[in-house]
Amino acid sequence: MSYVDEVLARVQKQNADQPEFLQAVKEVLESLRVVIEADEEKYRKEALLERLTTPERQILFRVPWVDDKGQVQVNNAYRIQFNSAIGPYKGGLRFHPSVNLSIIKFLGFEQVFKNSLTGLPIGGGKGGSDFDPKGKSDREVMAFCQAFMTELYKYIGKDEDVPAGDIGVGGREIGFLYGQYKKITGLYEGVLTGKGLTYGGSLARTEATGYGLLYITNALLKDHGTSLEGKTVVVSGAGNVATYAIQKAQQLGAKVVTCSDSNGWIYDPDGIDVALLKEVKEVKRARLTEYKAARPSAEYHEGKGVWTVKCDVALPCATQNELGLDDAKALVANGVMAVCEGANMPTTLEATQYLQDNGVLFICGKASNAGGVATSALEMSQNSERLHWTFEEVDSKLQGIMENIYKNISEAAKKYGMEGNYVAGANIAGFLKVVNAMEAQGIV
Ligand code: NDP
Ligand code: 2IT
Repeated sequence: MSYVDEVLARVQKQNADQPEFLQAVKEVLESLRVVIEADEEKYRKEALLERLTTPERQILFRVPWVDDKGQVQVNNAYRIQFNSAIGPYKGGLRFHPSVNLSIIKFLGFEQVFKNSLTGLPIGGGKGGSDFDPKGKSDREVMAFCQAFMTELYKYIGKDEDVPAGDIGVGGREIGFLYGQYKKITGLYEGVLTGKGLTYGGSLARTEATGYGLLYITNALLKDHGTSLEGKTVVVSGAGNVATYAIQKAQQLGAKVVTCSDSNGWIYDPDGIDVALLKEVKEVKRARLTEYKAARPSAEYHEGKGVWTVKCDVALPCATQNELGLDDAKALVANGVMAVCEGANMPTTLEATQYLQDNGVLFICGKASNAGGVATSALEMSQNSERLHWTFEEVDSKLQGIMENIYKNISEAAKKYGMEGNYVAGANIAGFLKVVNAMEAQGIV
């Protein structure tokens, strides 16, 4: 049996109850086959793939906190420190009722390759909790964040592990988490990114994931002789990534006609009104029905449906496995040209294959949503030098990083005989740097 197949079987056996983690590992190892098989005995002897697919450390803890009625609540929490070969662990925290070990491990695993692709010195990690911030008061969210950090602070630090936001963790949560870290440790240090601008945050971090997604999408289209100008774009999600993806797509001359949340979706033939979307989601923390109420020309539909809308470019920006085979078929039937992932692993393996087989340009999240974590690394740099850079400075660095990622993943795909396969290109380019660092540092 080939070494890749041996490791796939081992990972499958050891993590049989973790479908998302298995999906992420399968995608990466299948892409790496060509690299591994060129020097199989060396990698097998080093147990390189076993080390790559096993987190360096997994921290599981409980979070007890008191709700507004005086009732004690208990949540499960996680921090997976996956790989520190190229830098301190770096990756977001997700607060959502669906969070479990499989989801945090898949996110941590993907983060290793994504962070490598940024070209910046950051290792991979991820954390979170099954706490649901929806419907909670600010005091309840604060109580939860303080209790969460009261345990997490033991394992993080500006040179060890630097968490940030993800689903359900935005500026409000990062503020509460940072305050508690400072209170317990007495340290005013860049231990979290995505901080507010008055206490060490970076300009453009809020916008970075969505903007970065559009910078790489634009680079992809340019390389294929076209641009975003005049294109119809379909976006899913209505959170941090979706909002700033929509904004940048519009700035680049595209028309974005959809967005969605977990209840339903909006079709707005005149183009999504970003100011209204921000008011509904960032200020009121309300549902998309309020967007429709304020904008009668838009349609609101319950459930899923954005992928049925005719478009040139589709940008999934909500959550994992939100774009399945039937959705891919609908997109192809409607003539989609490119799909670039804003979310982490939003496209199933079958749907990815179908899109690629049908000539759709496809960039996977670990390349196309890397602008968020890249800008987090720029926030870390600013914290270290105790300086603030201007919006333009950060934004132009972000643009350069995304264009560079596009160049690197295209070249890697070409070099290994898979021109145009940006999934393989991303996995291979991300892997090579991490492996080089792991080998140089010995068996640790
Ligand atoms: P937010 O919490 O700001 O927004 C998530 C959005 O997705 C909401 O509109 C949410 O709707 C919707 N959604 C629909 N179904 C689900 C579901 N089953 N689970 C969770 N959300 C759902 O998160 P972000 O915008 O920050 O993250 C979106 C995606 O982008 C995630 O995959 C995340 O991992 C990824 N990502 C985020 C980065 C960042 O910097 N924030 C960086 C790189 C990737 P509702 O409000 O109804 O739940
Ligand atoms: O998935 C991701 O890359 C993020 N949620 C951002 C991580 C970070 O450390 O900024």
